[in-house]
Amino acid sequence: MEKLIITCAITGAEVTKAQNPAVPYTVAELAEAARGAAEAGAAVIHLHARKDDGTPTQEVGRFRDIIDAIRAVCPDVIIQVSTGGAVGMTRKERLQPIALHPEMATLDCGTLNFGGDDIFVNTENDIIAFAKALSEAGVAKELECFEKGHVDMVLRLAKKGLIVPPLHFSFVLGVNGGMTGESRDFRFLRESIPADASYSVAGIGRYEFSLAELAISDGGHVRVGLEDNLFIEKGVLATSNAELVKKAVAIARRHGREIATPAEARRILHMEVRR
Ligand code: KMH
Ligand code: ZN
Repeated sequence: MEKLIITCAITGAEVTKAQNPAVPYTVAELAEAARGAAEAGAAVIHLHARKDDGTPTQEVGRFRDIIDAIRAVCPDVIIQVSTGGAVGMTRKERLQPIALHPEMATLDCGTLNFGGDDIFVNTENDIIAFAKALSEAGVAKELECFEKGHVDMVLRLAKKGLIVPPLHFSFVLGVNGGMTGESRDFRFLRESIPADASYSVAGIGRYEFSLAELAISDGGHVRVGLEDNLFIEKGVLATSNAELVKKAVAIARRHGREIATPAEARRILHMEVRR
């Protein structure tokens, strides 16, 4: 099996310090979270930006400051910028950080309910526009799929030449509005992607480590982090992103999977041809 690529989603747009004081907001906190996660074994940092008060922002200057601060403490790590941002942001707003030509970014592949009255909107035209913008900026894509219809959308757009292989999927499972993270759901998605595609799994909340274990034993890759899950075990808050990464590393060791460095992750993901 390939070495395991661990992505750490260090802050997201929804979780707050009120829920877990370890959620990073400031530039310094985000850089320290990335450093700790990378040192623990994360090859990729999935990055959202926050203002100092925690408000999510896609503002380019804020992303620049955060990326510079991360680069200063972990120059090698792959930075994967979110183009999902937060629910309610416009297409233009969400795409702002692409102006910085990050190495990698998310491409959200469908609309879904996001709890309560929230809808995370990604129309077919949005997906096509984002795919084009990322390709033109030379940014590698991680194809975020929250349910099976999103995978099917990717495959249709790939057939039309609007998303170009090799495809790297991220199955984000357990969102209130998307597919759950039960093993049957994971297997359904995993069996739905082409044989030459790669994938990572992000389990939300209680699914984080059960799905990590399934992906690790299957040869897939994993995402952990406070964006997805605030707890190191049932009822016990995680003290840092690094702690969540260490737990994923321990599962990998039990399964005999070695951990990929950022350089190895670039090779495994064929980053040079994805851009
Ligand atoms: N915050 C969610 C609405 C992504 O990063 O691309 C969207 C999200 C997906 O987190
Ligand atoms: Zn995200």
